[in-house]
Amino acid sequence: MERDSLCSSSRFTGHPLAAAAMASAEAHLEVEALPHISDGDMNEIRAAVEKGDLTAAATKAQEILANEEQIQLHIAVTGESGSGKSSFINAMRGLQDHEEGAAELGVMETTMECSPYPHPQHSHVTVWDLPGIGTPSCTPDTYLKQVHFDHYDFFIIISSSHFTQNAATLAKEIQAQGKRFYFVCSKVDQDVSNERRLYNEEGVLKAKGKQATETRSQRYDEMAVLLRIRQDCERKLARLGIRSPQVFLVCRDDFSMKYDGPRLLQTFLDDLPSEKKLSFLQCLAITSREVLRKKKEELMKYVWLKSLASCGASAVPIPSLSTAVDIAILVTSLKEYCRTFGLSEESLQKLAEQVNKPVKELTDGIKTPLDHEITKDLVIKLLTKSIGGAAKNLPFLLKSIPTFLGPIGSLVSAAMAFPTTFFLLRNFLSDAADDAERVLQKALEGTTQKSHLWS
Ligand SMILES: Nc1nc2c(ncn2[C@@H]2O[C@H](COP(=O)(O)OP(=O)(O)O)[C@@H](O)[C@H]2O)c(=O)[nH]1
Ligand SMILES: [Mg+2]
Repeated sequence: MERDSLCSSSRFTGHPLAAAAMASAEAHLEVEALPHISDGDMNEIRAAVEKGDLTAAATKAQEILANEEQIQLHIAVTGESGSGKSSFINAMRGLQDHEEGAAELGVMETTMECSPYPHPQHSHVTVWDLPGIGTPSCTPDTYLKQVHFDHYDFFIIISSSHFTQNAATLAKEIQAQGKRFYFVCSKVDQDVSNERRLYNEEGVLKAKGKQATETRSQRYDEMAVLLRIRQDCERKLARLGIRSPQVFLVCRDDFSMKYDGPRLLQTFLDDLPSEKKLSFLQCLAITSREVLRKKKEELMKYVWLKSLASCGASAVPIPSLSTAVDIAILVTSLKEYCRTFGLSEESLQKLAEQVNKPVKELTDGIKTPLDHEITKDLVIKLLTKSIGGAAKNLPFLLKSIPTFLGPIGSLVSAAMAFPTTFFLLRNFLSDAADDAERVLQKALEGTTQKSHLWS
């Protein structure tokens, strides 16, 4: 299709969208609101837009998005046999130990095999169950070679007895070889209940003797117990020469809500390079408003890029829009939003089972269509509905895109398509996030939550 021939701004000077686009030359966007794009790629889009070559700009946007999809994230979970590695992986993936696809527990680790657990919907994110460390035939450096050290983005070292020499030596070796590790003490529920036994029902210390009273407070205080375990472990790791050791205390059953589970998740996110944050976030189950907010924020960064990509060479004319749009890109994007926010029949069914409530109770307040309801026809309908809103809100919308895209409204072929798809994607994303929040609220009402990180 000869789309570039339509891109003459002289044919378009009187269009209200063009006028608004020009008027908002001052519009600008904070850097942190942009997705991770190299300067070279950004400059290519800028140059194409400045030349009025929308097809080239859209092709570049599609290429960037396709590259994003190729980004892989590999997380290694290691530790001694029986420390709780497989349990941790199941908890991360939101699976009960008996569920199909769950890692098997209590397995004697006799081989050096690494078992991959790709996320069912986002297969570019894989958690690896590594063989147990600490067998006499296996020193940390040979172990790391055998498990293909280079393959992983970072390591999670599980230790069930606070601190073991094997786990600590492995941590040191991983750090020496230049990768990040997180030291996770599992089964903290057992530590807490063992400690509680030292106190009577009123919470007063029963234990006698110097060893018991020196390190413990007279009144039971769970936070102090956790702090003591964490600090003790961090001190021992530091003594071994490990720089800035961070220790996380977790329990398999309350993984994403209790103890250091939420902090662990937050730390992963903070540490991941920006190009991998979205991949990781997409895989997280919505266990808190904070996770929801982060998912929305990260997806929002890509809306303008997707809108631009949908104006590409494979766009087809939409009569009600008087322009052409690549509907397939929009269908994929809306489905991605639904899946990221758990708005699919499968995810909702699973959540209902986890919290022991009828699905209908959770889905009652949902306003956006679910994953399986997103079709080409629905997208065309939504686009048609979005035209008015896009025109009315254009100055505001333009504040949410990089400044150099401002003139795009003056390209006749994109005059309606770009702002309309932008308006549609933005609104759908916001509505889906609101729906997910309502679902979360209903799921949590009146329950002690046992939900999971991995949706
Ligand atoms: N109480 C408690 N038990 C756990 C926890 N994590 C794992 N376990 C138990 O520890 C045992 C070994 O766990 P597994 O995941 O098979 O360890 P792996 O050999 O390192 O993979 C199993 O009986 C688990 O149920 C936890 O957080 N709390
Ligand atoms: Mg195991």
